[in-house]
Amino acid sequence: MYKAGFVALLGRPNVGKSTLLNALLGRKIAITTPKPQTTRNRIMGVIHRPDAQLVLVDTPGVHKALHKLGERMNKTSRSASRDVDLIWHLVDVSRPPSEEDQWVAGLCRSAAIPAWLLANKCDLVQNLAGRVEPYLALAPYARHFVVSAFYEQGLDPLRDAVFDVLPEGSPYFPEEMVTDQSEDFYVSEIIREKILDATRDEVPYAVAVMVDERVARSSRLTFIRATAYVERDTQKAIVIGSGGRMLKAIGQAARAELEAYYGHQVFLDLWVKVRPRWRNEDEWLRRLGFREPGRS
Ligand SMILES: Nc1nc2c(ncn2[C@@H]2O[C@H](COP(=O)(O)OP(=O)(O)OP(=O)(O)O)[C@@H](O)[C@H]2O)c(=O)[nH]1
Ligand SMILES: [Mg+2]
Repeated sequence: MYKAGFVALLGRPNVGKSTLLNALLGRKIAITTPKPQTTRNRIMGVIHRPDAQLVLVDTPGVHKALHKLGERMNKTSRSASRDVDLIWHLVDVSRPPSEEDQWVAGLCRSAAIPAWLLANKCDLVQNLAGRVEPYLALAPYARHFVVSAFYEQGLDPLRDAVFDVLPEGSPYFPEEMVTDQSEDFYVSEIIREKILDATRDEVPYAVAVMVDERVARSSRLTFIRATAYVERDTQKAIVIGSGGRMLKAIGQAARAELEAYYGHQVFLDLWVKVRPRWRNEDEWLRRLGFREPGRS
C-alpha cells in the first residue's frame, strides 16, 4: 500500500517553519533568518520513502499586512492551508501566544482540516508543559509535538506520526523531485538571505532579488547576474555600504553558499537598484511569483 499526502506548515513569522522544513528534508531548500517575514512564497519540499511520499508546504508567516506584498503573503498561507491533508500549526514555545497565533488557529479552524500543534524552540525553555498549555487552549488540536527544529530534537516521533496518518494514494511527484521551486528562485533567495542577515530595521522588508542571467560558462563555472531592488535611495546606500563594502560582503557570502550548492566556482555579479513602492505594485508582485488576488 502506497501513501501520499500534503502537510502545510503554518504559523506566525519567525517560529521556525522553514528551519523545520529543511531539517525534515535533510537539506536546505528554504532560507531562514532571525528576522520575521523571511519566507514570502509557498515552497514545497518532497520527502520520498519506498512506500510513501510526504509533501511539506512551507508558507509565509501570518502577520498584520502593511502593503500588498504582505496581503499576498497572508493569502498564500491561507490558500495553502486549504489544499492539504494536515496542518502543522508551528509556534515558538519560548514566547506566549500572540494575536497572530490566534489568527493561525482561526485559519486551521476555517480550513476544517486536521491540525497538530508543533511547539518549536523547546531548547529555549524549562517549564515545557506550562508553556505549551496556553497554545493548546487556542484550538482543539488533535495532537501536539514538542520539537526543536534548529537542534533537530523530537523530529523522529513527528516523522513517524505523520507518515502513519498519510492517506493511501499514488505519488504526486517524481522520485527525483525535492522541491517545486525554480533554480533562479532558489539563487535569488540565497542572495536575499545574505542581505537580510546583513541589514536591519526596514531594509530587509524592502528588498526583492531577481536573477537576470544565469549561465554555465563551463563545467566548473556558473555566471550569475542578479539585482537587489529596494524602495528608496537611502536603502540602496545602506545595502551598498561605504566604499561598496556591504555589497561586497553580501556578494561573498552568497557566492560561498552558491559554490557549495553547485559544487564548483560561481561568479556573482550583484547590482542594487531602486524601485519605489514595489511592495504595492501589482506588476512587480506578479514578477515575484504572486498571483493576482482572488476573492477568497
Ligand atoms: N533556538 C532555536 N531557534 C530556532 C529554532 N527553529 C528556528 N530557530 C531560529 O528562529 C529563526 C526563524 O527561523 P525560520 O525558520 O526562518 O522561521 P519561519 O517561521 O520560517 O519565519 P518566516 O519565514 O519569517 O515566517 C531563525 O533564526 C532560526 O535559526 C529552534 O528550534 N530553536
Ligand atoms: Mg520561513
